[in-house]
Amino acid sequence: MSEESKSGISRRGLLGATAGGAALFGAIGGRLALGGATTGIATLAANTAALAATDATGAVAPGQLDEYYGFWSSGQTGEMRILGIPSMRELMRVPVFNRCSATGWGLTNESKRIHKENMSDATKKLLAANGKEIHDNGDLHHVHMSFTEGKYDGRFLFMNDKANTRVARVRGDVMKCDKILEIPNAHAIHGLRPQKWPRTNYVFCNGEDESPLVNDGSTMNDPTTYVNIFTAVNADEMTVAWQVIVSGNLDNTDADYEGKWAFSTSYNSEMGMNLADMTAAEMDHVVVFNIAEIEKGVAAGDYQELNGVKVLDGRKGQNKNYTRYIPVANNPHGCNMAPDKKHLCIGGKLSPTVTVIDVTKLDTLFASDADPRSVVVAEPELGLGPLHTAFDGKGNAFTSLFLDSQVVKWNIEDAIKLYNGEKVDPIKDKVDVQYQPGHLKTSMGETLEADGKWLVCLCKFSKDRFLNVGPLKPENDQLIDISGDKMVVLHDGPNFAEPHDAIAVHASKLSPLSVWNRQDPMWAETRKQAEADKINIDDYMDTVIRDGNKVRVYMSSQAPAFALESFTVTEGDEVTVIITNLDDIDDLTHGFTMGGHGVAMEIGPQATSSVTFVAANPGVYWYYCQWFCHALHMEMRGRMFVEPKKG
Ligand code: RUQ
Ligand code: CUA
Ligand code: CA
Repeated sequence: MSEESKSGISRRGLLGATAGGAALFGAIGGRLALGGATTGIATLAANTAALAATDATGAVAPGQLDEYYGFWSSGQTGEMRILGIPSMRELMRVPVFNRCSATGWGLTNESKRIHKENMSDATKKLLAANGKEIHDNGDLHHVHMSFTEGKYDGRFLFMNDKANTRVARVRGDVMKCDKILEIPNAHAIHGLRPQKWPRTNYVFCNGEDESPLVNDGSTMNDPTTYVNIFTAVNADEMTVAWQVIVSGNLDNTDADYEGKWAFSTSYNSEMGMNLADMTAAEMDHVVVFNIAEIEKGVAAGDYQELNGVKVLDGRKGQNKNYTRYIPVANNPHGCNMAPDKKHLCIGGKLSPTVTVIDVTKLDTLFASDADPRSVVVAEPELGLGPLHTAFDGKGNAFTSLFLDSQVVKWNIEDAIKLYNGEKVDPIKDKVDVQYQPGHLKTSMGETLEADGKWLVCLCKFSKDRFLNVGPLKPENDQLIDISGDKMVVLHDGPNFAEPHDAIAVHASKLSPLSVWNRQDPMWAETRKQAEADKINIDDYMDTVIRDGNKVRVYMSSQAPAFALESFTVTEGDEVTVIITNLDDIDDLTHGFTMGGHGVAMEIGPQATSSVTFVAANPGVYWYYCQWFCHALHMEMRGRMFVEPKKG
């Protein structure tokens, strides 16, 4: 470990204990006094000018729309969020791996079907043993949009669940999750990226946690049997296309702009089982996956089939052309492909450097046994704790410095010149952020249309930036204007647990529906059941079907009334309530909450939703619409009579 990284860790320790460090606390107070600028009067003056041009905080006036959609992960909350950029206003939360009391996600039959559709038998067994049907939690780190020819195409957003090894997809037309896929064989999907070229046929997913390939307890005390798995998901079908066993573990991933490669960082090439062992080596590596060679291997049958998936061996020493391992400084983290189509930037984390790999040199590397380091074209020293890098499309890169609590702007070509011995300083600017940034995102920066206007820096700590809300603090997602030579921090954006990553997508890339299409596949299963019951769910409905101890209550809703003002079931019945919202007006969502039964759901305009519960206790129970829909919304309610069981 280098001297710099040692001092970095001690500085991190200091920053983590501000209350105890009086001197440091003073320093942070100084930052606050300058409104986020610590680099002196010149920066402050520049700030003031930018503020005037952009409005005080990058705010968008009431009634005005943002120029970009920001899609945020939410970490351990398990949902996807939509913010407007540059206003940083939160527009929507889209439940995915979590449950949602407002929309009924995880409660409705439609959402449970999506949860269960691709669930393994092992998970079903585990959940049943714990008295559950579906998982309650997720850990959603990365959200990325589907691409066509290196540009966002608005079709889908893909995201990972590290906690329960899943990948989900959200539809760009309705902003609802339509697929959740449990990934077999791998453990803890962390890094996730869609293929950029020619389109998103694959979503690449990194398994972070090492485990025996056949994880049945027979070799669990022998870490030499542990492996990590790289997964390519078929993005259209949401099935696993293939997997590759790698050496070391996998952290972050990205893909190139020619559809040839995927890349993953590995911080545990040591295959250590504890912190000391995971950080023991001088170097770790970046794995390069050769997509065409892997596809050839699949076609040639060079795989083992495990849990229904084709698994290829891409470990070191297999003499296969599936992978190459490029040594980089120990414990790298971020993996970001520049929109110049050429340069891949690897965040050093423990090393103060970013390693720049020229991906046009990879063909030669795969065709020969050249030194894998020959593809490295720059390694600028940028500051302490470099994690992730974003791009402005003008040749500049922006790297988050976790330990320095800064964003550094640097020029890629200048970094290459420096590496080649020329006397140039690639660093163009540094700005303080508050505090400890992880990911950072530029507007359209992970596409060929990077426009260099905005940068959002996702800080992991916020400490003294906001009113104290107790020991648990919000994160701080800061908006930075990168249109000029100097970066200018414009806005503090408190955010709940715990966004890791975000993307900024120009609003022109999306045109979500305001009213559902009645034929939407979301309720196709419900429609089938209704057809069997001879009910037309597209029309007015007020019918109760009894089927043994199963009761299906079909009712439409139209502001401000449900078609049924009451219905009757018997104690112990399994009741399914199926509602179609016949209103077809923008923003006219109804809800259905059954009082005292733990049941609530959203029914959007022209949507159908259904929910099933057991009416266990006799009595009268009011159901009501919980989404404000009309002046008489409070009156939009009715009674369920649960008759005592006879005899
Ligand atoms: S990781 S702080 Cu989950 Cu994206 Cu980098
Ligand atoms: Cu319908 Cu409120
Ligand atoms: Ca390591």
